[in-house]
Amino acid sequence: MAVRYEFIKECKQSGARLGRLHTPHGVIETPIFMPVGTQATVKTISPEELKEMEAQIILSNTYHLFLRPGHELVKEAGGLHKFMNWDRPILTDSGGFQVFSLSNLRKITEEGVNFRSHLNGEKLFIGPETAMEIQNALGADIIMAFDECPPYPADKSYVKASTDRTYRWLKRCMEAHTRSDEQALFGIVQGGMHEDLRQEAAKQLVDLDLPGYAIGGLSVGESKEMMYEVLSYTTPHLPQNKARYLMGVGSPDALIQGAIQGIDLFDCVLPTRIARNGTTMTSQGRLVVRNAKYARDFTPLDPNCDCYTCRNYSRAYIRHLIKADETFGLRLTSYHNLYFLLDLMDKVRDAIRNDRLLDFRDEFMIQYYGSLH
Ligand code: PRF
Ligand code: ZN
Repeated sequence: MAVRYEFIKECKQSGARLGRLHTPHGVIETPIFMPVGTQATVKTISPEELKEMEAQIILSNTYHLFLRPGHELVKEAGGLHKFMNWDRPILTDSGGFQVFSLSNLRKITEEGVNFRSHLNGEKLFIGPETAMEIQNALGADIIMAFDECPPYPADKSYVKASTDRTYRWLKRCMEAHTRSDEQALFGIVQGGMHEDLRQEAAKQLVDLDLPGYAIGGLSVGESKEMMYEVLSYTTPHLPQNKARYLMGVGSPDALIQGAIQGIDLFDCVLPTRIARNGTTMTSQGRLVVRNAKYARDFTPLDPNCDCYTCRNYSRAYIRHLIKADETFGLRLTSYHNLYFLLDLMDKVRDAIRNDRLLDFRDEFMIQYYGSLH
């Protein structure tokens, strides 16, 4: 198998897992946050900078790279790692989620999804076999099954039909996958907010003995409490010796709570997206550096942060750059936000090592949100 999860220890206080994920491009310490590089780049940040902030793995997207520049071109370049000059692990999402959130006029059938490109309206199709062909050409260490993330809310009958179809699609993905020695195919547990559907989906996937399991269909508009409840009845059905990935979740409280509930991998556009509109995450909570009150504030974004941005630049300077539409401002806030989440996960791993992740969560919540929630 291309990827192997090594369990190191469980936090005695919280039950969170500390582990290592061995991949063809190196070892990842888990739990970990994966910066998102949708178009074969983490917006505004170079691979060298990602390494400097100790990013261990990044995520990229099948849907976007299929539309532009095309997977054949990336393959011709020698694969995604070579194309973008990133030699550490990469995970690609399958396109199942992005085709629903971004494309126009999509129509889902048993075969797959017909849609129109959000770039030029071109008629296109992605199904399980296409998703595998594209991901095999891109060459990421971890590739995802082609799934449907049902909308929320949705009728239970729809969610059931969708989850069953996602399972049939997974089996077609396994058939079509041609590079299992180099690329690990993760299955995705769907099932909406329904305990019986989640449980059935998890059991079906585990029977297929895949190299890892993702939990999809969360952070789609439901409350945080509901998301944690779904996790509480889903993760117990997943095996101890395989990695677990919670898709599209990356707010600081959800990263900590997800780790407590046994999750190893997370990704989210949140840090880079909010950075580009001038919002930053600091040890004292969110700071909107665009605000007028920072015009003459010559202190760093976060006095407790030792990232490149905070070591060298002030709130006043960053605010000026963003107000003046200077792209360097977006680079500085993006760098800091990514560093903040990578550093948070470093602290989470440390707290697991010391059997104190619940204490760490409470301390963090008070500092960041001002309450335990
Ligand atoms: N499926 C896939 N990618 C995803 C999701 C999903 O359900 C989510 C849900 N939050 C984010 N990204 N394939
Ligand atoms: Zn910083």
